[in-house]
Amino acid sequence: PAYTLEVEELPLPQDFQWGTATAAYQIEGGASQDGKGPSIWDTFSHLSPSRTNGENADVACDHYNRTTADIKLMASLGVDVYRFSIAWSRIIPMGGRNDPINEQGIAFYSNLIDELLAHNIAPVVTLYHWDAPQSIYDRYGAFLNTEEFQADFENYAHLCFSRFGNRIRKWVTFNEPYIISIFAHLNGTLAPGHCREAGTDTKTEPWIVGHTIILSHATVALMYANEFRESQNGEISIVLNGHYYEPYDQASSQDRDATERRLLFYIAWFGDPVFLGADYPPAMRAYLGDRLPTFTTKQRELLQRAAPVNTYYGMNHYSTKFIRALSDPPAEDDWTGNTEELSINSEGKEIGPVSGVAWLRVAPEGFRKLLNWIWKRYRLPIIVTENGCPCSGEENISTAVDDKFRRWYFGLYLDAISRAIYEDGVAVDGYYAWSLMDNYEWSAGYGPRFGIIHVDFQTLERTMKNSGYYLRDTFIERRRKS
Ligand code: PNW
Repeated sequence: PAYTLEVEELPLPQDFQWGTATAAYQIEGGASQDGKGPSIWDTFSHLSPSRTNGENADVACDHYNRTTADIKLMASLGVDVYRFSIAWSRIIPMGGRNDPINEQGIAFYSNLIDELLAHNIAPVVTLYHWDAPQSIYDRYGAFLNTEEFQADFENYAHLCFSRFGNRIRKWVTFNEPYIISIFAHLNGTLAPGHCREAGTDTKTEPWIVGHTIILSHATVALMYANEFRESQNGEISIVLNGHYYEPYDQASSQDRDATERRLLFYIAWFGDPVFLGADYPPAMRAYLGDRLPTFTTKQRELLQRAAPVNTYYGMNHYSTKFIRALSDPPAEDDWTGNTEELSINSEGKEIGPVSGVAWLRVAPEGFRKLLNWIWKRYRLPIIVTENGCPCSGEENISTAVDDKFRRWYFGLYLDAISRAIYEDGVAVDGYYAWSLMDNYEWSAGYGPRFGIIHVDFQTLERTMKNSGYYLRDTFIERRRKS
């Protein structure tokens, strides 16, 4: 591609925290090692016909058996932070509050945490990155049963705080509730792919899932604040993803309204109840009516008490899209606020150069605008908990390791953060590159490579990419400049 934009290597604050991020199912392997129970992803990745490109993560990067070497390699980059997730079914194989605990699973994460701390890397722990225990899905539909899930998730979180919390300063409850609700329970491209089964209702179920996540987050945040925060001195919040959006046709007021509405349907769906203790955005109620659940008085009280517990906004962000208003009435299972996402606008202009996957285009100005939008609405310091991209032509290791496109993407997105901080006054405290290493990209299998470390999935050999060295150097340089 034409590298039209130029990286300026703009400064970042001296105490800015950088790190890398992963998720358990994408890297660990050891799918049934040491007493781990099956998760919905173990099931989903073995369906036939395959919905995951014929691939599963039984072995993945085999990180479960290569932890020490992986941490060493990560430490060589000078990271401050490592964000990983716990596989719920590794430590409670059947998942439920009356089910047995697996001490071997706990030992794995406990050791991982100790090794990180020994290298001066602060662990940031995600409790849920998409791999619900299969058993709670079989028994009651997992997220589809709000009360059951809330109670089991609280029990699981309590176990994590008790066993690991003395060494953890930053917790994340859920990774990307939007994706869990829509991709896993409406489009069906992610586990459990519920909507594709008989007797499911795509008009209401994704919104029930979202409701469950919001209330489970609030319950656990409050529990942490009441029982653990004082002795463990940590923070807790949630990670929301979302694109930025620009109107397809600037001159169309319908497209401009649709653009703002799309942001509400994507981000404020969760952000308003979680961070403001508020109801769902009025625009969502207007479009969805009683397809959207309502919070009871007691639930509203829970949300209001839990909201101030969140001390940061965890932001996953990858790209920007154009939005066009669709003509009314919306489809009966519409989840978009009756809008359409496009990568080319009414004048034929692309939002940015395409990466190694079609949905991800380089648009750092959109990132800067979204940082501003979030800051204005929620007034919490933002941590970019995921950002990164795959490149094209990565099948071959020599071009994959010389990853100029990814370097360029990182450089531009870090410049956007610098501008947001110094020119716009947005509080951004950290940046975690997605991902530490190439891994199992969910339904896309091992195709797209997001890592700053290359993994050969035949030999499992690791090789540092140039973008990894770039991040090591640019954080030194940018923080020195400030
Ligand atoms: C994130 N979208 O998911 C996940 O947290 C990671 O596990 C995943 O590997 C990474 O992004 C790369 O895909 C997303 O459609 C899934 O914009 C979809 C979108 C964004 C993020």
